[in-house]
Amino acid sequence: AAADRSGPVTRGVIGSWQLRKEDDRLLRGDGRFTDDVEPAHVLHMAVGRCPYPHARIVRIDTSAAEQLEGVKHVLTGADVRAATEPLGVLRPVPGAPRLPYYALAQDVATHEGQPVVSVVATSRHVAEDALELVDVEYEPLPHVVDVLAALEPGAPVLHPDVLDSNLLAANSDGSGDPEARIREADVVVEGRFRINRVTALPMETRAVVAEWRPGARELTVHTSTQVPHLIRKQLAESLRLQESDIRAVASDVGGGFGLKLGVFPEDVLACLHAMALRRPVKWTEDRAEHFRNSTHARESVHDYRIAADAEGRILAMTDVYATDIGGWNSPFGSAQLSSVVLNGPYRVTDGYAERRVTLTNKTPIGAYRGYGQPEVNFAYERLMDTLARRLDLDPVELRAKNMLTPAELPWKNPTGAVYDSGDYEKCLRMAAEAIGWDAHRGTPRTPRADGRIRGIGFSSFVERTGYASARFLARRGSQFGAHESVTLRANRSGGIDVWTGVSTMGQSAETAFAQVVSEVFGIGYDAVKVHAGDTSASPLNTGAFASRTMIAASGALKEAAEELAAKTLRLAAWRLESDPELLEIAGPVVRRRDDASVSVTLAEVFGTAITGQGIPPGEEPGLEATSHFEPADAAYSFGTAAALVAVDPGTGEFEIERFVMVHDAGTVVNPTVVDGQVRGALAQGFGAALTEELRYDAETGQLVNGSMVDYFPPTAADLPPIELLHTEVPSPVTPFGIRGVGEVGTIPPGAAVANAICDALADFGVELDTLPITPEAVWRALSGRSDG
Ligand code: SMO
Repeated sequence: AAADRSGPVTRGVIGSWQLRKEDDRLLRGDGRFTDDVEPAHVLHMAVGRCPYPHARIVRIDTSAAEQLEGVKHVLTGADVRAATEPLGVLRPVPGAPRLPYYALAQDVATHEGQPVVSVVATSRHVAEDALELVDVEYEPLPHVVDVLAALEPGAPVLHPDVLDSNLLAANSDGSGDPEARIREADVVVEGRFRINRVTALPMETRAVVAEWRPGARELTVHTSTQVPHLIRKQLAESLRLQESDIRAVASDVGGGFGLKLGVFPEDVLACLHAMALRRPVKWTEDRAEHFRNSTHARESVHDYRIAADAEGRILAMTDVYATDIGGWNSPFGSAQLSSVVLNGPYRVTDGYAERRVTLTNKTPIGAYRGYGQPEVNFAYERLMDTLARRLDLDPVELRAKNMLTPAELPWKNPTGAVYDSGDYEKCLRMAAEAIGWDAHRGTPRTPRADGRIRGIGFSSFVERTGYASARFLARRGSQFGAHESVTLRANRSGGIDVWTGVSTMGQSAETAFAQVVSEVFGIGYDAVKVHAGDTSASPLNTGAFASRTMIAASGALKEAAEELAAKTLRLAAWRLESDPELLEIAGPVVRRRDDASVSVTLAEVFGTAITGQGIPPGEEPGLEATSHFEPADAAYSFGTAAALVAVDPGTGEFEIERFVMVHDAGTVVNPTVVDGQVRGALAQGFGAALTEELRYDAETGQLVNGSMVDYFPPTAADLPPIELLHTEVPSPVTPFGIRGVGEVGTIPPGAAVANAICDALADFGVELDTLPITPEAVWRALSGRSDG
């Protein structure tokens, strides 16, 4: 049986299609999400939330709620303050003071939906009924929901005990003398670009099940997270426990997308209740809660400038932007990456990014796929087209002229990012060719028979994937490292078990990990089993975010597999009375390179190691290896997208007829997975570019469209046809040359579509500077109306 499941010889498995390890259980409905965890005697939590954008909590009376039959426990802000520390921030903005963000609001709540009281009862229904009996007296305070208004003098200040304005932190990064270059320039284009507030909207909302065994000092926390080991750290700090008291488990996660990157108030609350009651406590977020108290994303206003000479050579790029983080600094943090990739793929030595991290009375902003990079791409790629028009240059040629060439890389950009390698222009040319730019460029932008005008737009980008070393992170105050860790352990069935702290959230980590082990060790793909997302059964790793999992984990997998293979060969050589150098691992057996008939099964060799019976003198028993690997630096993915749109100049209605995405993820581990990652991120990118926007009413400070009835993520049927093309330039800074791929699709849709519409409507002088791009916005631009 062992031989059967070990499969055939597998060299070449990296880069090949393999059936996804995750699919069998997910397609059979056999996945195990947090809400599937149902311990005996479990109780259910419901959370009461502030209905105002900004309010003082004058008084809370929970007595009637406590009397309700079935209610077991109630917590208020005072209880939480006595029993916990404020939630920590994993990736703080440099220079930002720490805000006292407790799991329940203290004197003042700073956004609609902030948790104020929590109730545990025999059922969720009873707990929610009890919430209605909690009497909270609120004193509404003046609020501010606009990011620029929040920075004005006289705006209501959200955290006056810590800050005297709503500016949490301001910092600037840059090089050269951009202001001098701007003075010398032949042309300067500038614009204010508004990026919409959206949310990641994972199909599985957040959820937590907490169980406390006081005698064992063991708090088991099942929670839907991308970072079990970091959640364990944050929970230990907040609950004043030792990390060793906590086991955090995230088995299947139904989408993370950055949203599930840090501890949330409800995680702490469920634990507190469970510890007080000594009964398991469960909470699953409903969608209305998700819209108001899971994190939002992206909202920012960029004042961007590009200066160039008369030939279109870029002299300087600057970005001054305000990023709206809502009512608290979320426990992951708000250090979005807009400044890191300030200049995209272009050769710029003089430039700076200045960010203003700003508090408003809205739901906290967290990480979301792309994490600042779609935002800045919209600004610089819109302006590249403006610059081309101003200089009467072809937008493709303007981009090509300014793109860093392969010979110039590695290259340090103005904010210190070191672009590793790549051929940016090749992707641009491929996109231009595929979309038919040459045939289109000279045609008049007049309506065809269907009454619509065609336009083509491009967006070129680089994307930081993974990140620099732990040494670099230390300077920024980050609470995590840059490595990824795995444990490999041989088993007596002839297979290899892999343990990882990375949780499995749709990114196909189990599949890709098994491919690397299979390739490096020489064992069948089916003989590798990956166990993910349990802090008690994995080495202490970092986690799945920043498109970093394969960049770092591939190195750990390689090192551990090599160590295991070397020992396997030594043990087999002893057994076969041969020499390790004469042997090879081939699927289910170890055999002589020159005589395949001299062989021993892996099951047999692994068995000798595990029992210690029949191993050479001097060898230790056991066949297990743990590796922690930190890549040399971040790898920068890159590419160009091109959109072909048809616009009705009478109504502003438009259709994306074609969308070409040319992308380089370096060495591809599994082509199907890479395609799926790019398509999935593009879908989220189109949503943010075209239809999604969380809107707040300025007067009431309320989120006006926090439900699936009036918030519009695209369905599969809404997406334009997507044509994917890949180039494959290996990165010199990561094992196997891998670049990250998880987030990249979110970056170009906004700029590519806006540029295509502006190309179609060039004769009307239409410029789009705001996301999302709606037919109404196009119509307003056409009719010169900006009033809302
Ligand atoms: S926004 Mo991502 O999970 O770093």
